[in-house]
Amino acid sequence: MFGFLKNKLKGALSKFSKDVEEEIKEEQVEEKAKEIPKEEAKAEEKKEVKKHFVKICPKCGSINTTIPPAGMDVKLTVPDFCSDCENSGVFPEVEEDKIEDFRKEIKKVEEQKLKAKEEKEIKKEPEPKVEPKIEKPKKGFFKKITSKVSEKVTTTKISDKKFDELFWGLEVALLENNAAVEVIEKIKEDLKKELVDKPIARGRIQDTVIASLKKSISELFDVEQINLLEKIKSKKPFVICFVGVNGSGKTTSIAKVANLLLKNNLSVVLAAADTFRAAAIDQLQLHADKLGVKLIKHDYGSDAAAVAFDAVKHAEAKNKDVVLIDTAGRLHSDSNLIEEMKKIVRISKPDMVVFVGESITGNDCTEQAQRFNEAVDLDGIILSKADVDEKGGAAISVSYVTKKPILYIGTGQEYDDLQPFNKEKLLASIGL
Ligand SMILES: Nc1nc2c(ncn2[C@@H]2O[C@H](COP(=O)(O)OP(=O)(O)OP(=O)(O)O)[C@@H](O)[C@H]2O)c(=O)[nH]1
Ligand SMILES: [Mg+2]
Repeated sequence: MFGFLKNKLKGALSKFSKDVEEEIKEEQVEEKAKEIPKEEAKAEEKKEVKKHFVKICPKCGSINTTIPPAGMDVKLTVPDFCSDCENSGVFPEVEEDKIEDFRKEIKKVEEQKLKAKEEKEIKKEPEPKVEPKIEKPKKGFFKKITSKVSEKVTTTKISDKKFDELFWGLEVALLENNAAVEVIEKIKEDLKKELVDKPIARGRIQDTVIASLKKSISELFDVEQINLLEKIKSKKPFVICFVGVNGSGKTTSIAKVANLLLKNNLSVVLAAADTFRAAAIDQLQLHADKLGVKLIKHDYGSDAAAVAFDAVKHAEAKNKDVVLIDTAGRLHSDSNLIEEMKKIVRISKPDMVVFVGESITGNDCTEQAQRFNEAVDLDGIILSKADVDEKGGAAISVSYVTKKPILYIGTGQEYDDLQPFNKEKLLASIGL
């Protein structure tokens, strides 16, 4: 689970920390040079192996100014302005033989940004569900990379400009793993606050970066958490309506929740309010039979809201604890089906509306949750198929973007494959 994000973060964080460390080293070398008498400094300089650097426009990738030949000081005083695309701002210094790599990186980031933007604007069908191979993530990445470099008393600072430049790699890693743009912005701001213009002890940089990132990601879940089993006891019958896009795992999640409730000695009624998709009622009937619970159903094509209403009335009459309403899968762009969903909610007056989203669909999942939230005001989220999601972008984004808690994580196709959401576990699964 989330192994790809873990690996990418590991790599990007390690590079980011090293770059910050490197940056600091450079500053300290300069400081030292000021203290050494001129002649000695020149002799020192000759001993050093100088690299060729050029300033690259981070927008168009063209070379802004060539650095003087080897052996000469590499500090530039040219203004950061690109005559090709008229971009101005922070121009990173890049080694000459790494220019092409840098340009590729620019292109990649621009494409990622464009894609994220397009995904926000274009209403598109969810991607076909391809279940990737599950790679067992290796353990203790960050333990290894945080192993202390000999700590020195010296402290130093990094500038705002330099930070933006260095954050680049981390931004790419987060984008590649489907983290929402809002989430990336938050992480960037948080890290900036921790690192920019603050004295940091040499050798403590990696620890500081990792601790800041952990705190920042942890805060993404700062919404009111719900203990479903406790909340359910507050009313009888307690009615929960499950919504989401096609095939996201609603029916399976309902069966898993029903199983959990039964284990907690709560009685359950299921409502087959997906009267739309062929075999949807039969699918739920199979679960009801297996679990030994009552299913309220009408015919295919009948009014879904009426089914939900009848299920609530049945539960009231039979003194049942919980009603779980299954609904048809729908895209937020299908206005008829969205209206139907609103009607189910209006008529059955659920105590909670739960969005079931596929973790594996990444940004789509986050975007869909947002749209459903706008339509019916969600109370919580179940993130299904986390067992086959290596990226984890939806898991770290969906709660922050909707401001609704993740209640459970679906981790397989069996009834017991439902884990209460646990922030610490999630952080551990991405190596933080
Ligand atoms: N690996 C894995 N598969 C899951 C999980 N949850 C659901 N599935 C599978 O996803 C597929 C679709 O699940 P359903 O429960 O039918 O999805 P749905 O949202 O009810 O689908 P529609 O009613 O067609 O909209 C099934 O093959 C499930 O077994 C999960 O947590 N992990
Ligand atoms: Mg279903």
